[in-house]
Amino acid sequence: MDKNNFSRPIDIKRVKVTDPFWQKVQETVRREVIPYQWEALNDRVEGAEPSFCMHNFRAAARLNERRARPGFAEPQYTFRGFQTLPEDKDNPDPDRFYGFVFQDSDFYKWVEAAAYSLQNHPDPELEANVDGAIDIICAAQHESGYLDTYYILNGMDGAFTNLKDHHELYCMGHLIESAVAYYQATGKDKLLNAAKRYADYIDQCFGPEEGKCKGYPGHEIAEMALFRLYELTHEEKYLNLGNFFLDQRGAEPNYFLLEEKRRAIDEGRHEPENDPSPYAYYQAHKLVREQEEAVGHAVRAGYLYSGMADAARLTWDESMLGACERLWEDIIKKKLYITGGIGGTAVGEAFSYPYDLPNDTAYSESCAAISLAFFARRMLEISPKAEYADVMELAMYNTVLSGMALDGRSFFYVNPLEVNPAACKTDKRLEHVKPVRQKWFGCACCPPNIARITTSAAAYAFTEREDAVFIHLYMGAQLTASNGMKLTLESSVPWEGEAAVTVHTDEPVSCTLAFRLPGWCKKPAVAGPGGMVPDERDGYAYFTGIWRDGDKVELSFPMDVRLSAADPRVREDMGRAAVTRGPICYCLEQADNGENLHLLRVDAGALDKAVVSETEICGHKMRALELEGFRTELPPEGAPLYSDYAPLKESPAKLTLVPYYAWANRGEGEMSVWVRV
Ligand code: FUB
Ligand code: ZN
Repeated sequence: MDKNNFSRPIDIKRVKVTDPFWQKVQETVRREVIPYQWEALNDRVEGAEPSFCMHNFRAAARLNERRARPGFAEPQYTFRGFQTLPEDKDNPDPDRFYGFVFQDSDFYKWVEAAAYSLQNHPDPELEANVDGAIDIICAAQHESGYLDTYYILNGMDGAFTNLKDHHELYCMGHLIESAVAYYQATGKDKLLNAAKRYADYIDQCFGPEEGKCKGYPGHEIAEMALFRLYELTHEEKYLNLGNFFLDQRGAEPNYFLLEEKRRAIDEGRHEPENDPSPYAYYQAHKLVREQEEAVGHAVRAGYLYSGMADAARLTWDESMLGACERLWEDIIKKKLYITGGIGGTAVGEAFSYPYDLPNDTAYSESCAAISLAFFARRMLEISPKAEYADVMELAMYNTVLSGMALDGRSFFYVNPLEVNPAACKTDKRLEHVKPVRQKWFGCACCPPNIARITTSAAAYAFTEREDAVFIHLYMGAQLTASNGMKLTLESSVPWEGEAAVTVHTDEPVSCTLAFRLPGWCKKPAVAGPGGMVPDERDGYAYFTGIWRDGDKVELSFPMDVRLSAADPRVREDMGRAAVTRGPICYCLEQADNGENLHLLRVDAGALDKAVVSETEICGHKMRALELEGFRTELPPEGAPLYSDYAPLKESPAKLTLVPYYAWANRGEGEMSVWVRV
């Protein structure tokens, strides 16, 4: 590991995104998603599943207030389901906890998105709303510093008794992420102090010292959040706690097994076998440094690997980096959808076995693609290699965006690569696949996650170190580097491949500008000022020298329409191709091609006749593709189900493809990413 290569995401306060593509996404999130999510968190969206998120914080705040009164007697605490719903849905008890055990995290993700959005676009009304909500959250905090409404309302004696499945440490992670983001955006530290109090309390309870709990999060994120808190505060205890959680995961005796044994004894059941393999779902089957395969719940995995990459960078830990590289390789070579999604199976929302990437039953949770972008960005911070940025870009432009309707008013949790609405409605195996986006979810992890990554997209596009600025994604922007040099980036990506960076500086500045050469472009061309010649390494062009005002680097990444094939070990994609252009993955939709998309075949020999045209879906300008192909002719209704084999009768057909992220914005219909060749 070469520390000289390390870079950090640019402070988004120093970036103004001017890119038409990303500006539109961020505006949609600012105008539609953030206000809508606030309504959803308060159960005010008609026809949507109630969240109970703010209900729970308010109930906990009220309980704390009562606790402070003389003569207060703790209420009788009773049930503790993973998801608790009111008996009478129209009359929830104002003092009870409802929703999923991790319901608090929805609020934190919302605050985090609001924080990034405020940096991009100051909005006093939104800020006042967040401040008011933070007051409620702080009032809900237990006097010990503990802050998880599930146990505050269901009985604190249960706290930390089910780390495996009850997400107290996960909620702490999201609390920290939001608190740091909000502090950085506004300078206000009320939520940050609450987050520190909770982290300090956890630090008193967990650790290597005798008498402290040896457990770790059942759902990761606390690790990367603690590292973020450490980088803000420079308080070593947060670094140590994050490292403790990583080192403990999978250590013997397996903590989750101990927990299960304890529970079995309490409940008079047989104790489980001494077998750590079931904990692969939580990536707790082995020490993290020994893990080689990406397994288990995909979001958990992505968050864990992100934390591991942070740890590798912060502590220059080669063995940790080695594990990250192996896990990365396993995902990229065997478990990644061409849309940048991960998680092939709905069973456990998890990675499936190698090369099992079904299209119609795919899980590909929006949060999982987000976790992959987190991991990729962190790997880039350690080693600037285009392969990391290529995958990060793939996830961000395709599955992450597909999770949200173009108007920002509905969302996908699951992102399939092939949909037949009639099948989704009748086939139980497809129960998780929705042919249209939903207004909200009882388990609403995805929408606020999409909001937080899209509003902070600039932190994925640009990283920097003292002597260099890295351009990973071609996102139009004006930015000020930490050395004071200003850059204007103009770009036509993702629709065309032209980009230019202009330097603005009063004095000549010596530094490096590093540009990613996208993997999707076969013949990139880069030209620096005054004959500056780039040095090429790992898919980046490095221009090093003295920069003067007006200096310009011009980049051209010709975008071909490409047909991609999967490794033949992927059974479902055999004999099929996916159409891509630049970072965008395309799909066929019924709206353009009629029903029975499986009857279509693309003419691979006529790719040179592909037509790229401007189109608009829901007010969003984009490029559609028209490809030459064929449609299998159907025999008349009632024809025999089986007959002697004969080549299929086909007639010529034009195939229209639209960007995958924009599918399901024109009503319900079939969709397919892979098309027969
Ligand atoms: O468990 C919290 C979140 O809910 C996970 O990240 C998602 O996969 C969903 O299960
Ligand atoms: Zn999710």
